[in-house]
Amino acid sequence: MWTGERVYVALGSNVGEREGHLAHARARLATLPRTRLVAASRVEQTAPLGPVPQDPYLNQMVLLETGLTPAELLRHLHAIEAERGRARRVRWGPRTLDLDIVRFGDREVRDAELTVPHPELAHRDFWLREIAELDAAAPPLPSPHD
Ligand code: A4P
Ligand code: MG
Repeated sequence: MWTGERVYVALGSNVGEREGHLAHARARLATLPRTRLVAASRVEQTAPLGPVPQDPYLNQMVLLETGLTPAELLRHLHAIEAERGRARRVRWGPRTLDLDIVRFGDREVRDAELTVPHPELAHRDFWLREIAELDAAAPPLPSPHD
C-alpha cells in the first residue's frame, strides 16, 4: 500500500516561455523518486505580488504523494529550477521558475532552509483556490482523528 505524504507544490513563472517552464516542472516532478504526481490545478495568470515591479506570473499548484523528506524534495526543486536557468538575484524578483513547498502532510518545519507550511499561504488567494481545486479532484483521506 502507498504510504507517501500529500505535498502541495506551487509553480510560478514570469520570465521567458512561462508555459514551457511550468510544463517542464510538471514532467520532472512526476518522475522524482518515490513520488507520484496526483493532480494539477489549472494554470492561471496573476498580477505580481510584492514590492518589485515585474511582469505577470503564471501560477499553478500540483499535488504530489511522496516518500521523500522535505529536505530531499527541496533539493530536487532547486535542481529543477536550475534546469530552467533560474538565477537567485532579487528576493521576490522576476524568475523563470519558482517551486515552493506550500504544505507537506501535517508537518511543521522551521529551519534555515525551509518553512512549512509556506508563510504566504494565507495571503495568496490563488494558492487557496488552487488547493481547493486539487482537493476536489483528489479528496484527502479522512484522518484517523475524524
Ligand atoms: N525556503 C524556505 N521555505 C521554503 C518553502 N516552503 N518552499 C527557502 C521553498 N523554499 C523555501 O527562495 C529562497 C529560499 O527559501 C530557498 O533557497 C529555500 O531554502 P527563493 O525561491 O530563492 O526566493 P524567493 O522565491 O524570491 O523568496 P520566497 O520567500 O520563496 O518568495 P515566494 O513566496 O516564492 O514569492 N507574484 C505572483 N503573482 N505569483 C508568484 O508566484 N512569487 C513571488 C515570490 C513574488 N510575487 C509573486 C509570486
Ligand atoms: Mg520561492
